[in-house]
Amino acid sequence: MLILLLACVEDTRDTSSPGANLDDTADTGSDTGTEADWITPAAPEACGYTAGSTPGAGTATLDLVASDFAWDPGTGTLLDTGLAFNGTVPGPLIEANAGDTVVVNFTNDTDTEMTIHWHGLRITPEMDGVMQMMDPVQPGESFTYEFHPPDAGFYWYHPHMSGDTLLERGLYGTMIIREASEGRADCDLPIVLDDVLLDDDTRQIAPPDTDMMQLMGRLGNVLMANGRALRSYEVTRGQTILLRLVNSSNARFWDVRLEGHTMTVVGADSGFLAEPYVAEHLLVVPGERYMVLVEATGEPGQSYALLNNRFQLHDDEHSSMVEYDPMGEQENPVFYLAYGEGEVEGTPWVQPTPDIPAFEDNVPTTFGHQWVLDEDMMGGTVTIDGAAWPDVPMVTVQGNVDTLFEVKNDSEMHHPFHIHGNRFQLLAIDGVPVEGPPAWKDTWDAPPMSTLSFASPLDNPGEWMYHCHILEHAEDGMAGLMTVEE
Ligand SMILES: [Cu+2]
Repeated sequence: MLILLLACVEDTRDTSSPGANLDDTADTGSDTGTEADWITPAAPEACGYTAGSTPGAGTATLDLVASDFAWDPGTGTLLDTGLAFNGTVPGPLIEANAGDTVVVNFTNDTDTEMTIHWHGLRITPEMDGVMQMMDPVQPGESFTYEFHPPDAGFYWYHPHMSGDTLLERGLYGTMIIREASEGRADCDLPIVLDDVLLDDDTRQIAPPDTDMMQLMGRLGNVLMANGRALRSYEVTRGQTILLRLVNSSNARFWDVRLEGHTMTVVGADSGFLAEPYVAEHLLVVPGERYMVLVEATGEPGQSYALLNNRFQLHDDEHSSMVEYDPMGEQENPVFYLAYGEGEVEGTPWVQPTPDIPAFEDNVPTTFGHQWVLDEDMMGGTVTIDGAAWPDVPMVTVQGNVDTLFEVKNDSEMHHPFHIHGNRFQLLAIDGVPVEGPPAWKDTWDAPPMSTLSFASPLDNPGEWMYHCHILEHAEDGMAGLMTVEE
């Protein structure tokens, strides 16, 4: 078995492109005991997805069951404490058109009470999985979620209580909301970027977090795309590929690039961009999404890795804290594009042309709130506005008014900031305008010792949660509520 495993690793390296990173990874991996020792690369699979929801006229429906489910992250060992929606990790993909009615008949077949949050959708507070935390779905019980996602884009869903343990164990899924005019790529490939921390000996999910892990965020020692390490997706030279990336990790910031290929960012959290841009590499923080167009320009018979680069949550500029990353310091392969023989004439990508009002040219004069993020390393706490959930003071703002907000991060650590229910545009960091075209966002990085400004039309009134999307921080109370008045 060991010989077979080594042979598989060797195969991967032989068929890869000339990039040195795979070799580096394999070498370093064997030194540090990271996944390269453990993982058998997966057999190539078709590039694309199968929707789990059933389409109808203006509707999409899904029966969704959360239950115990032993899944294999690629080590060959099933995870005894694994969980899944409908027995797959990720759970079934929900596909609908913007404005459709989506009905999810949810059953909680686990022993943990649960609510489901539909991350990024501008829906009603009652269906957002937060107000429901007052009355969560108990083990053995069911609840029907019904909502009308208004915006095309790539979204995801996950439990909103005990997220740190439930997502680590496998409970998350994706949603593709389409607009009528949207073009299609030859391969539309949703990718959930996740990591999981396994015990070195048993290869089971490692015990609950230490205090330090809770404060720093739990980093895994296996990198997965769609619930499995080292997948390969079959592509043909000439095709167009739409990668839809979402980061479901507890705490890992992914800094990815695609070996031998150009990544063109065509969409962000909530929909497509008016102006695509090329990215050499892309930072995807927990909860955040990007849609990336890739022209398949690789050589037939070769494989190319999506590589993840180490990202320090406490960077050298702002902190002397040395973080331990169980993946090591080197770039690591996440999944491969495996080229078959031949070449095809691909379907040209037609970029949707959304009309996104640019707040950077017209900064709102109404100021909503400045959130202050902080940490007390000695006390082992993280705070928003000097308090922790549920003691963070309510923020109240008027709805349907273009409003400017700030996040002031007084801590030495990056925090991914997520606001439910409305969409925002990032304008500036420390007064310096952010680069790139205007984009609708619901999640973004708040770098250490910096102040971000962002704006929203606040066109979805209600009581909405905001929080850090490092799931350990959210569970420790780095969260609050904002009332957007009618
Ligand atoms: Cu945080």
